Amino acid sequence: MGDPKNFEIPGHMSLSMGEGGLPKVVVETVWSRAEIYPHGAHVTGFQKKDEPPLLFMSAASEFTDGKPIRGGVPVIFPWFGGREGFPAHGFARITAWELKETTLLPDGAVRLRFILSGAEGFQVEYLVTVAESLTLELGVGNTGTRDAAFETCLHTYFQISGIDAISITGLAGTRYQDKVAGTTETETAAAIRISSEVDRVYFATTATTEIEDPGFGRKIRIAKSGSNSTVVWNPWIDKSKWMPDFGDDEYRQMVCVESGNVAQNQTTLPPRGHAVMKVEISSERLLS
Ligand code: TA6
Repeated sequence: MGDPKNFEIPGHMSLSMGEGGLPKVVVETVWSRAEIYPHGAHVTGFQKKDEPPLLFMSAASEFTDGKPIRGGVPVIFPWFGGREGFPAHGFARITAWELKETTLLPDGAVRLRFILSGAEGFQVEYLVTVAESLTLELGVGNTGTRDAAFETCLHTYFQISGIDAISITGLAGTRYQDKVAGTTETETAAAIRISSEVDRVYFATTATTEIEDPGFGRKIRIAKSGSNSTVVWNPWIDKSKWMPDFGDDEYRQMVCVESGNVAQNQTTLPPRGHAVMKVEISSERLLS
């Protein structure tokens, strides 16, 4: 990154020393506040004024080179899940991205542009736009001479009032891989509720999903384009205890609703091909 001060926008965007001594970007708009670490191009916070945070962050998260941050929006690329001998969920989330541009848009939104160097055969760019909503755009280009396949996922952790209070809509009728049961199912619930460990990869879905949270009196909307997979995850009790960077009881206040292209929905680009996955996270008051 060039001289960091060149990127600052007085009153809207500043750079500071964050957790673990990692650089941190803070963005303030008339509607909201966000925090982003160039480490993983990781959005660790997004909060609208007069509302609880929209993103969950674990109090036990590490902030260390080579380790993923637990919470916020991990950027998953070029593979999703485990891979023998390689970091789980790819290397993008444990690598420092370069902040290339910061822009104050005419409507008062702030847009950050990050690039990921060193992804052999790919050009990877990530746009983070902070406004009344949070818009994330992950662009991947094939710079090689042959077709290139990869997986992407914005593995978003949402802050909720309580896991027993919320429901997730938008996935009824969608086929999914149930990674807890080891089966493939069709979603029958119009409103999914969570009362045990859930780890589901929904396929061939471009649907907007919503998290209804009566406890916070709000509905979170996750709208996406360029994404054919949605993942719903809550670790529940045992897995929470097993994860060193996650509090034993933190499963109660978070749920992951992730937007990506994973497994049979992976992306294959021809040489010079380009694909963009876009997610817009917004919220509105729940009419009582
Ligand atoms: O997206 C759900 C999932 O694939 C789960 O299987 C669980 O592994 C979760 O991601 C978190 O993975 P991480 O490597 O961040 O601990």
